Amino acid sequence: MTTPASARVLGLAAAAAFSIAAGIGPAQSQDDPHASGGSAAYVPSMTTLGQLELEIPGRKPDDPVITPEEFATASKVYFERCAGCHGVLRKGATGKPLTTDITRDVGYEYLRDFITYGSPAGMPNWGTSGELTEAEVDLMARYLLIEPPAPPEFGMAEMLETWELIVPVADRPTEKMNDIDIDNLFSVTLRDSGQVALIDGATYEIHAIIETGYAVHISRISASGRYLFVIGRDALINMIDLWMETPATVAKLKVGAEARSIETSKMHGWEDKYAVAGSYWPPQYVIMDGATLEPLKIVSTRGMVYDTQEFHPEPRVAAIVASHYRPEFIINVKETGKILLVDYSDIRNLRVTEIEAERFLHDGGFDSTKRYFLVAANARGKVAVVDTEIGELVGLIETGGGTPHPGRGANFVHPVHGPVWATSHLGDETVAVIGTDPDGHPDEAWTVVQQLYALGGGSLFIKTHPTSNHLYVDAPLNTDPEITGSIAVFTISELGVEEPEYQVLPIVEWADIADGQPRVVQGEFNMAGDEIWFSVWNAKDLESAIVVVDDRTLELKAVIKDPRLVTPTGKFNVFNTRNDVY
Ligand code: DHE
Repeated sequence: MTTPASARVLGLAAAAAFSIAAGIGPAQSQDDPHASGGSAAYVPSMTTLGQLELEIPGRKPDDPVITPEEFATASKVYFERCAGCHGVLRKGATGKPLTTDITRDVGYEYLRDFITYGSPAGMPNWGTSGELTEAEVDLMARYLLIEPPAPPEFGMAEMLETWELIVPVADRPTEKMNDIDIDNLFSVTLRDSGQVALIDGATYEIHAIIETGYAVHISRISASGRYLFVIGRDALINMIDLWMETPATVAKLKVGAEARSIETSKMHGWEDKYAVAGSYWPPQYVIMDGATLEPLKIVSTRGMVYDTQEFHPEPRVAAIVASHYRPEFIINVKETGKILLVDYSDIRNLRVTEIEAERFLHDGGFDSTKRYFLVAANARGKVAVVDTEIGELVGLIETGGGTPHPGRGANFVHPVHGPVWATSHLGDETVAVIGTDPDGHPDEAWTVVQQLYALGGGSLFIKTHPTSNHLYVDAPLNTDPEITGSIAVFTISELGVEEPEYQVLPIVEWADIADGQPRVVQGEFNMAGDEIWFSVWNAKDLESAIVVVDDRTLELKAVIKDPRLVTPTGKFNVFNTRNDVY
């Protein structure tokens, strides 16, 4: 394949939406080894924005002809495949800006060739890979010459219109009405059916399947353990009361058009008082009443990038956690690279500490003491560390691998280096082990003390538990089906050698699924920490499963199968999630 010289100049970035259910694998540029790895496959797809009906912006004299139908199709393609890197407003994120001053300068042919052939800088070859037809490439080239449409804002009036208090507090049970062991319950994302399954951690019985927003992303639990909050990619929050005879949604609220994160207040004295959600579009976070989801305060994240101090119009909200040391939410703003410590003790006089960290903050978790919060600035290959007791950045670590992706990370006591936290990577097989003990191991705190080598690139999640001697690493976005179907397990007490070996668990083989090419994703421990669950994530119309592994023997313990378990991905054990045990 040859790439036109013109196509090498613009440097458009990869925007391959990852969707196995739709059969859309990671798009690959043959020129770019990076684009064939997992990291290229893992960029936001603004799917729900793609469903909005948007007006064609006011025409300019030289605008190409585009019909309203074509415009709607092009907007959908743009939001689903391009906006993740180039931004909703086309002002750039990890990818270059595509504003009309730039696109009109380079012109139609250039854009058409660029979209067709891709670039070594990471832009997929949408045309030659067959992802887009010639007609679609032509349409997208014309679309980029027109002013971008702006999806609607979502202020208090719009939010209140979506708010449903299904069961008011006064009508809820005053005591637990079921015999479910709530602490050992798992909330399981059923991604493509828009539901969560509540599965018993001891009997594996499905207690409830609850309708949620589109492609639910994560579940979080209130500090008391009674309420479960889930958020869809369409920014719909369901608040579920686990005390009801059959747990069910008691309140709903839509906080925007695209979202990924939700959390609740955890500080002593503030338990269950507030919830907070962050959105990708509009770029903002919302503090809500913790018992009803009534929206109380909306705060925009638009503002200056931490280092260049240039304005960014759409900095997305990534991970949010709740401090255990202060009444604060820790809110990570992707494009501006700022970690916000939002003091919720007086939301009318809101105090926000703005920490300069690094751009492209994504996911992270606490160290074992819950004092330090570690978050990946993924596209920068770094992990930022905040001391949540004093409210300052105390470390910014190059992880040494390509695109760190920790989930919430894994905490354990290393035989040589003491307390550590680890992350795996999307871009390669390395696991960075980072010292987290400034008192006991001051020279090693916030440095990479060891690099492990697991199955391969395309890892998303790593997991252990305080009672476990094992560290589990997945690789669901690898290109080799044998790797995506397996888990690497390191024995923690044996990590004291230079290149520790790992065992391989053939999870997909254990699941015994006849059709499809499922991937293993996200290990989650039960409350006791003696078993770990893995999702075997297949296409929407094929059988999926959850495989339960005995942590002590590393043998298969159970396979949970049920026709209702459609595309299980994230799993959240109530006790571990509530107490930040990972
Ligand atoms: Fe996630 C966590 C964003 C794709 C499963 N994901 C997160 C968080 C963010 C995020 C910001 C941290 C939330 C927090 O802690 O508050 N995820 C994104 C994306 O933008 C991205 C790349 C593309 C998109 O369009 O959404 C994306 N994520 C995926 C998937 O394809 C996964 C594998 C399957 C799925 O269900 O969609 C997936 N993400 C998860 C899971 C977590 C998560 C399971 C929580 C892990 C944990 O243990 O805490």
